[in-house]
Amino acid sequence: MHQIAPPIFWSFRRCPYAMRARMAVMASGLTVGLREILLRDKPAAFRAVSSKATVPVLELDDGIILDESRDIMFWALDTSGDPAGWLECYHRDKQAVIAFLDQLEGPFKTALDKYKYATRYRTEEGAPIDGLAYRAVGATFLSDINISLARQPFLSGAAIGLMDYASLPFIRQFRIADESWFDEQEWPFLQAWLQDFLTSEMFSSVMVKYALWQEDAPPVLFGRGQA
Ligand SMILES: N[C@@H](CCC(=O)N[C@@H](CS)C(=O)NCC(=O)O)C(=O)O
Repeated sequence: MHQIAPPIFWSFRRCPYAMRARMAVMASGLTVGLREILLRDKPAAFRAVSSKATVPVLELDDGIILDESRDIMFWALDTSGDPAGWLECYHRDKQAVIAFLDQLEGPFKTALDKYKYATRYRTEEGAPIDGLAYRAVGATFLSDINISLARQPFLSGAAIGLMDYASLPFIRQFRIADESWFDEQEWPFLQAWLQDFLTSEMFSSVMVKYALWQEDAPPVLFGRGQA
């Protein structure tokens, strides 16, 4: 029997965008062929697929290339019929979900990078940037999340879903920049929600370490029942 090869998923374990896309694949029950790469040593075969050369990238067997983690999440959930109900929040209020994702990937991610990697940036005048000012910008977003979580158990509503999984890897990164400062903030709902995620099976299932992809190695199947 002719076996269709699973879609190819280019990944980097510690990338938050790749993490959330891997979680959507896991929740969808689909299987992909995972190719773990190093961002400082990208294989030519990876660069050839997407000129953006960012992870994650998904190559479908009809030649379609998805090189945005948001698109990969929606692809996995739509293709599988969303067995875990991640899209319930989206069906309820598309605009609110899109506005949240835009805010997360735009201003919050910028603030996260400039806080965490402040020494890599300069102002237009060439002066060092104030990383703590960016921490304060990110903190307003986190404080709003804490308020939402005071009202309902998850950002997505009564059950965990897209808004939670799409954002948690970035919030984890924000915490890692200064764990004691983060843990001292008055964000009890946010802190508990993040802690539950960090100790969840979902998170550990997508943080398994894989050997780096090599041209002639057999495919590494990733997805429910494969990890
Ligand atoms: N908008 C993209 C962003 C992906 C992205 O920036 N990934 C980072 C790693 S976390 C990357 O590949 N950077 C390229 C590099 O470091 O060379 C998405 O959502 O997939």
